[in-house]
Amino acid sequence: MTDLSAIEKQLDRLAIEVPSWAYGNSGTRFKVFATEGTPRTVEEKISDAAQVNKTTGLAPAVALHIPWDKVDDYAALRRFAADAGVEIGTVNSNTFQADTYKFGSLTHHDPAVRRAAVEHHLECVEIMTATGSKDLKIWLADGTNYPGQQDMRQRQDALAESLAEIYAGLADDQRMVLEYKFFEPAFYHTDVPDWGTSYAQVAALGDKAKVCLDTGHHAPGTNIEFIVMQLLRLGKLGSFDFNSRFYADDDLIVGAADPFQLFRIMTEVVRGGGLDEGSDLSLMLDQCHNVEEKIPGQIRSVLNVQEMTARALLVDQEALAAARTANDVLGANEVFMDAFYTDVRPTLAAWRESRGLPADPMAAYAASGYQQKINAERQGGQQASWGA
Ligand code: PSV
Ligand code: MN
Ligand code: MN
Repeated sequence: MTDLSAIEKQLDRLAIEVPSWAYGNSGTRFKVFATEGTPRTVEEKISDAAQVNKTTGLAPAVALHIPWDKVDDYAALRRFAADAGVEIGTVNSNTFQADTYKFGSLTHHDPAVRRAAVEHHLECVEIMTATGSKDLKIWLADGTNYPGQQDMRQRQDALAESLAEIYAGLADDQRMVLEYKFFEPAFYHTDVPDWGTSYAQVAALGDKAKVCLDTGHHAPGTNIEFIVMQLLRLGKLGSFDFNSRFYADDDLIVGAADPFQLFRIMTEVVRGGGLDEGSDLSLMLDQCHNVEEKIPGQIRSVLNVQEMTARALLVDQEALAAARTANDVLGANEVFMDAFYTDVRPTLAAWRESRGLPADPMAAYAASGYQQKINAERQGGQQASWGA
């Protein structure tokens, strides 16, 4: 078995936030398949998310999406989550499903539309305060489909103004993360298409604004770990939305499509201090489970992150530094690959048991009877997102 003693502290600190929307029914524009046991309320989504933490010890927080997860009493929701053993994590805004925002939200040329979008975000900040959430995540569908359709420059200026208003509403211990995505639903231009644009916008705001990197939001072949390195170097990587992509924004299980890429990303996270004590880098899943079971899908996902993190922490840094200094190209690559090829699964099973967790979280969940219970109890579960 691999010796984990040198990396135990960092492994213990690993926490991966799960999204409330992963537990609802989701699909493609072709079909949304109903799944047995699907949550009917936010509370049921939180209960399901709590199973992921119970079996893995890795997922202590649940992200909300507003208005999908709107409730009357957020303080009560916070207590409900605490009783279930989890916290409320990132609050995600939504300006992509209302008719008002057909031609843009925070970037719109009409001040009235921008006002509505800013107010929505300020409401999200209030929800953060009531739930104890520390992060506001902004992903915008804003963009255009045809050259000439709108003034891209005006929209960047409007975005800067809108973000500044939202930023001013944050408390000292709250942050905003701005997510980028290169296309979809807009196909000609997107207003926050890349890390550079997100960086330029958040850098103008201050320390409480950072970039959110969604692994699925890049063109094929993009060197994502380079972006991770650069943003950490600049002190501006706020959070990850983890998922896997084969083609575009597939939102599949993280580490499923390309485990090696996840390993490379985690080596840069380690290199950049993202797992050090006091780091404010937040790791999240942003996934949908269209055909597979949702709770086991989430358990598999956090375990994938844990496995690749352990491998990244096991890179022999001394040997790597020596090979690099000697310009030993193949030697350096071998050190790197040795860590990637190390099977940490048996060791992590033992590590879990030593912390009172099940050695095999997937099997423990299957044996727990929770799925049978919710299948019997819940009828008419919710789609992950209304109208989608
Ligand atoms: C849309 O692309 C998206 O998947 C973004 O990644 C957001 O983070 C997510 O929806 C939830 O709003
Ligand atoms: Mn995302
Ligand atoms: Mn996405």
